[in-house]
Amino acid sequence: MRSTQARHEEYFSFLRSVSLLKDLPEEKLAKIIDCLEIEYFDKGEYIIREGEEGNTFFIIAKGEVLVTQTTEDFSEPQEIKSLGVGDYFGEKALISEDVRSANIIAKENDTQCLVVDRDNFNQMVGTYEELQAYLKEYVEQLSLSDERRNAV
Ligand code: WNU
Repeated sequence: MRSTQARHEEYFSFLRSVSLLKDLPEEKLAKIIDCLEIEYFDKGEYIIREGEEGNTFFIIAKGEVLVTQTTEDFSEPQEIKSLGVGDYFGEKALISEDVRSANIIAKENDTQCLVVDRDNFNQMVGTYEELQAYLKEYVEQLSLSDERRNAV
């Protein structure tokens, strides 16, 4: 079995490669690693459903996901974008204190996500003003895109 140490180092270098987290101090990253869960999804599985309550933030460690959203103009949810390894999602419900605003669907079998709960997300983001400001700005941009596509 792989040692805890090896696991720690593997996650550490991975999280360093995630743009959002690259400037976090070492002890902060170590703390995140200690409280990470890893979740596995098969192709077509919903990781997030729009309208549901959400208390978690996700970082893609393996595979790809599709973002879709229901709009007024179409009967089927519209494909918005794909995200891959090192990308993250689920920050909007946490930051806006709202329900999930889009669907996230696994595009491949054995898609793996690192999952951070609300408390740890707040600890990760809350203490870093730059990170907080960056995400707030991003979330506002998402709301504008939602309006433009007449998301319901
Ligand atoms: C979009 N509109 C909405 C994406 C991921 C991270 C960042 C964009 Cl910083 P949630 C559903 C999640 C949502 C976002 C993600 O879907 N999302 C979008 C859009 O155009 N959500 N409303 N594009 S990918 C993405 C920026 O993470 O968070 O908790 O759940 O509402």
